[in-house]
Amino acid sequence: MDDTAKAISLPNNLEAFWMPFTANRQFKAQPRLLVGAEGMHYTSVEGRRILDGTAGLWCVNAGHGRRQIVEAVQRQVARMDYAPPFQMGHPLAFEAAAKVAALLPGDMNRVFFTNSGSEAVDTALKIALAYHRVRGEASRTRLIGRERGYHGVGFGGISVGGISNNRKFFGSMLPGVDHLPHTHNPEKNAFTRGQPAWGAHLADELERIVALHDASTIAAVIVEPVAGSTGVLVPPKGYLERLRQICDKYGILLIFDEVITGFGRLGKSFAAEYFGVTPDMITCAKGLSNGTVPMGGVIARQGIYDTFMDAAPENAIELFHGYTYSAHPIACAAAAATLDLYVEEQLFERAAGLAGYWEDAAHALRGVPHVADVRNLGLVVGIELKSAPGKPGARGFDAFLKCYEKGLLTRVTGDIIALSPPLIVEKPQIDQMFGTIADVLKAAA
Ligand code: PXG
Repeated sequence: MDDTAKAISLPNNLEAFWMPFTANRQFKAQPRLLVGAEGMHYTSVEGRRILDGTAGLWCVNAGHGRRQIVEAVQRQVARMDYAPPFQMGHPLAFEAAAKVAALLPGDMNRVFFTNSGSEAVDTALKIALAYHRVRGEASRTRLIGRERGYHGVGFGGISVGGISNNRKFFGSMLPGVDHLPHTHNPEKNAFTRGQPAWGAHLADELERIVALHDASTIAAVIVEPVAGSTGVLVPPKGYLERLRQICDKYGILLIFDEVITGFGRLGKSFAAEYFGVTPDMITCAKGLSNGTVPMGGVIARQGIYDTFMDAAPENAIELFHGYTYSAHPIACAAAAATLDLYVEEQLFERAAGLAGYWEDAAHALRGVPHVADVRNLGLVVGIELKSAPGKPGARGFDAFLKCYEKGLLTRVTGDIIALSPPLIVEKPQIDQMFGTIADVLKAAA
């Protein structure tokens, strides 16, 4: 029996696996199992080809099964499976970090590796707190997030995050956290192509928070440059610039959570470059290793790193933080090969070149039944549906199921469909994605 056949025959009992962010009972009654992936497509357990509209879960930016990455991982696992990351090192960790730093401008050149976006976020928040402490401003303990923000599922991430369901079950979380308002306003901005003109003033809410708590108590602000999970919220023109200005004015660190926007999603290496706004730290994951091996990271300005180096006694550990699998050799092999592939195939430029076609195809959905808004940037789109009366989320989930039946993988959050394909997507595949969604919505009307 070959591996695929085995994979197909094995899961005859679905009970043991407690599935993440999944309606377990519903799924197990009617499972959707994937068993293969190549290029732009998955293969389902029934042998159907499924067009990947979501790069897995916003991560497979170079497409599936890329030989260079597969072989790099195979070579590394055979050569050295694991190496301890504390007080020891291995060459690929330094190589992977240098390749990440090379994608960023100026002094954003120090990289701390984690195993996920959630760990990257908690790491960045801890670095922010410790940074102020080691430079003698230990009173800066407050963290500011934003409504509708998603920063993973660690206690730090859900505390600064702004999604009620991810918070309300889990007690009081981190103390001393405040939230900016989200920037979503369909009355003002529905069907905007790219960045909306309305809403930059919402960044001024940071001034109000500073006035309330005093700048001397605030360590950092964390935002997604484009909010992904809560339905593709594109920042209003001038908004991120203003956040940067206010953070500078009060000595507050600005963290961009680029777990989704990093590695070409907007047609530049990072959103920081796309928007021309440089934060103090960037969190990343997903596209870092093309989703092949779990990996995340925090990219910090050199000044932050130097502050830790200068403050600690000679030969002392400067930052008491790290994971058993920080800079895991297999993950570093995947990352190094992935980052090479992005550069060699100019995939970020490719995404930028397709963004206009993508935008036109997306906005052709205007007027299709139930479509209340379309918003886009780079190779991302959010398609917001009018909720069915009394049944929020039902229409979105139904569209997700129908698209899957028709051979297209989408991602839904409530009644918002999000697409974020691998950057190798071809124009006919873009047509297929939006055509399938239009067909599904028309059939359901
Ligand atoms: N920050 C951001 C901005 C993310 O999008 C994380 C942190 C956490 O990463 P990990 O690797 O710990 O999952 C994410 C993850 C969705 C969806 O529906 C998106 C994510 C996770 C789950 C669902 O769009 N992104």
